[in-house]
Amino acid sequence: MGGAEPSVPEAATRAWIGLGANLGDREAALRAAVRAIAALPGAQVLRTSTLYRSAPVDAGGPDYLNAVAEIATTLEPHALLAALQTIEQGAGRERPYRNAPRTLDLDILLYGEQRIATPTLTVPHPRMDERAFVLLPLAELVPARVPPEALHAVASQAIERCQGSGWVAG
Ligand code: PH2
Ligand code: MG
Ligand code: MG
Repeated sequence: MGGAEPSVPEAATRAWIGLGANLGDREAALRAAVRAIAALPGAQVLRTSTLYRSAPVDAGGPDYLNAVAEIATTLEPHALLAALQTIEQGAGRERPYRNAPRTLDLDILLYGEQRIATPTLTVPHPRMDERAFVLLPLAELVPARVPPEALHAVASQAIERCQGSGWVAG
């Protein structure tokens, strides 16, 4: 699902979703999440990054698999958030404490050019620029959003790109 930048229907907004998992079959969970997002009324998955394996940042537990999906959506940001949380619940997500290991995490990173600050949603994601596991996959899709200085700032974080780009289709 890589390739050139796809066009977006006029009524839709382009948004980028961060995907993560560090419990259970992580790759299967991310693949199922992409399919669930694609099946949402009002959302279309345009492209996905490759997969990355990353050490937990500000968190414990096993290594994460992370990726970013680029979508076109007619859902308003809070409706999109609610839909993503329903997908997380369906994947068995539990929230015993902050940054606990999880079967699936879906975060709205960017929603068009919008800046959103409400009690339940902050966009752009407030910590995305501190996290290699967001910036590396995002840079595959939107290199202009991730200048070299931004990558340099997270260069010490333990992360590796997994082999193969066909993880969504496979
Ligand atoms: N998510 C967190 C906290 N720390 N670390 C990695 N490597 N990947 C994540 O997705 C992640 C994290 C909170 O959502
Ligand atoms: Mg998160
Ligand atoms: Mg989250």
